[in-house]
Amino acid sequence: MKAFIPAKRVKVKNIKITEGFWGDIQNVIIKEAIPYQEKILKDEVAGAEKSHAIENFKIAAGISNGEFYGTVFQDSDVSKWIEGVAYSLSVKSDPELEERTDKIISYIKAAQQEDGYLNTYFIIKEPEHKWQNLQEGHELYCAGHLFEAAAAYYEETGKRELLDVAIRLADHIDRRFGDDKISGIPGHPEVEIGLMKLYFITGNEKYKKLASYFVEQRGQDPDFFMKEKQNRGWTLFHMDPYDRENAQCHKPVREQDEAVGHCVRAVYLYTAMAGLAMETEDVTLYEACKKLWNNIVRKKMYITGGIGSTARGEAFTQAYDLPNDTAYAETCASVAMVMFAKQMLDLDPDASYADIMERELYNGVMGGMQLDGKGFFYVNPLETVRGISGEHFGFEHVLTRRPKWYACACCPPNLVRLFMSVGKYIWTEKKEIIYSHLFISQTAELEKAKIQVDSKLPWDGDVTFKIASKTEEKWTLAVRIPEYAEGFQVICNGEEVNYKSTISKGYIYLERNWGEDILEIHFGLNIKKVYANPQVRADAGCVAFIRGPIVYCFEQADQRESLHKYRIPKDVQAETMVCKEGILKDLVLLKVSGMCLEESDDLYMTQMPQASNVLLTAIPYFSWGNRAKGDMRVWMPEK
Ligand code: FUB
Ligand code: ZN
Repeated sequence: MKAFIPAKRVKVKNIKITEGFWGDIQNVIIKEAIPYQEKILKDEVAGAEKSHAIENFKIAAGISNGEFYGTVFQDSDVSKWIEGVAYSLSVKSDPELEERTDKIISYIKAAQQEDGYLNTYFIIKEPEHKWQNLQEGHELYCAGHLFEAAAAYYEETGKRELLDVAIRLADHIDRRFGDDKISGIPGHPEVEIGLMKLYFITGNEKYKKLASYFVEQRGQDPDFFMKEKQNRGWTLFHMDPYDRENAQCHKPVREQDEAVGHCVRAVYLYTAMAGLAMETEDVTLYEACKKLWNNIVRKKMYITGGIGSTARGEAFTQAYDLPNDTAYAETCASVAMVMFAKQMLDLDPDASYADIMERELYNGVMGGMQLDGKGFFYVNPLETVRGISGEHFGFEHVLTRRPKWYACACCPPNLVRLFMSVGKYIWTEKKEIIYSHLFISQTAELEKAKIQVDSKLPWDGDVTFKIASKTEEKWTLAVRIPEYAEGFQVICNGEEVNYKSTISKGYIYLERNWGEDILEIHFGLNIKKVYANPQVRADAGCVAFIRGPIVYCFEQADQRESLHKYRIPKDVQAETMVCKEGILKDLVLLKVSGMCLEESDDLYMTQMPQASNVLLTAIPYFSWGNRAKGDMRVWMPEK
């Protein structure tokens, strides 16, 4: 018997999202973010941080003259953008965009060296240093993103030029690294995820084997990066090779049970581990993933899904250390959590993974993009303070406006590729069961059925599934009951279904001879107060508000006084209000009863300041930072 029932791979092109909340998001990305990022990558946006990423490929190919510019992983920005384009083309055909992308791919191909090597930094700047600095060099990281882009571009457009580049590069890496070859692990995991995608597309087992090698090798020699540094005697940006935890190489991966170090590196690694656990039916690898997942979501994750409590090393810190105003919560780390959650769901359909996946999508990741698609946060704080955030020592990383671009621009194209492929995260299809994880309006061509979903999420809990079965056999539709749902009601072809006895791990299991059927789901989305575990000192005495998957925050633009002067009464009254105008139009806001503490001339007093009643407005966290500058807070002191 198999340890895990295999999940069928969901192709983005088989899930058509054209309307509803996510249709609107994808429209913004297709119409604004993708063309905008293309201009950025071509250095055509005035006043934005220079990218030069496409020019680097042209220089490496000998098509242009000039110097390399950017981070050592500048190439990965282009790959992530191409991956986003690939998915966008399957949503909306755009021959001109496709032609321009093909042109960019031709530069990438031209930059590839005879032996398959491809990395513009080392080709242009330090050819004598190839493969000598795996800790900092990001050659494997860039390769991983190229593999992901190539797999997506091939799958969505049928074109294999980039795939052939990827295969040559993967073969080059495979000739070099592995058991009985040169030992090595990437400083930044990612190649493992990319190799698995190449494996799925080509069916070539050697890519899976190589992915497995990189995962298993990590931590076998905790001093690997230290020895590597001693051997080469030069550095790119002074990473500490003694900080084994930052690179998750302190122990073999199966022995790791606490999420440590650089968050994006960590969660890319865990995603690869979970993917391999499924493919190789490796229960111990899965058990390690489960421990790491639980450690993150129970001890190290912000309410928004953000992870990373310190800018130093862009890393996790200790359990319950979740400062709001110096949070790191990198957008890429939330992207990684979505990927990790889906791998865990495929292994073990448990709604608690989907709850977090959804929370990340609507909050941790979505907050990373300006509503117009032309500005991006790297760091996603839960509190900003006028005059301090982005300015004072220790707060420099906490920006209050989304910049046009970054010198280190990993997040913006990562968000784009994730949101354009969100269809992949909605379903898991296993043997005779179709799992519905996310309620997103779309039409899905799955193996057993075509299912059209109309959903009012995230604002209302009304979802309709129009099912057209492709088989006469019985199969099961397993629908997630979200953790926040109030009064979950299921109606099939007009008749209420008593599903109670079918619930398992947060899913209702509806087994029948599906034909042409209509299934309606209704649930309430109440406004909920949330309190943090008392160990979280940053949230002591505070309350936050959620409604459905949306985390709310308070922003200066709606309030007269600095936000830290407000208190939320214990018997708070809160109601919803649809925003009628301005940039937040159509979003569901909250009107919340509050109190404002009165000013005093004294610095300290022996009596509590007087308080007057006020009506506060809370907005979806993802929409903060789109209006006038000022304070922002997710957690408010309760009185
Ligand atoms: O190192 C590549 C990317 O840049 C990481 O994932 C981000 O955290 C940033 O450091
Ligand atoms: Zn990033």
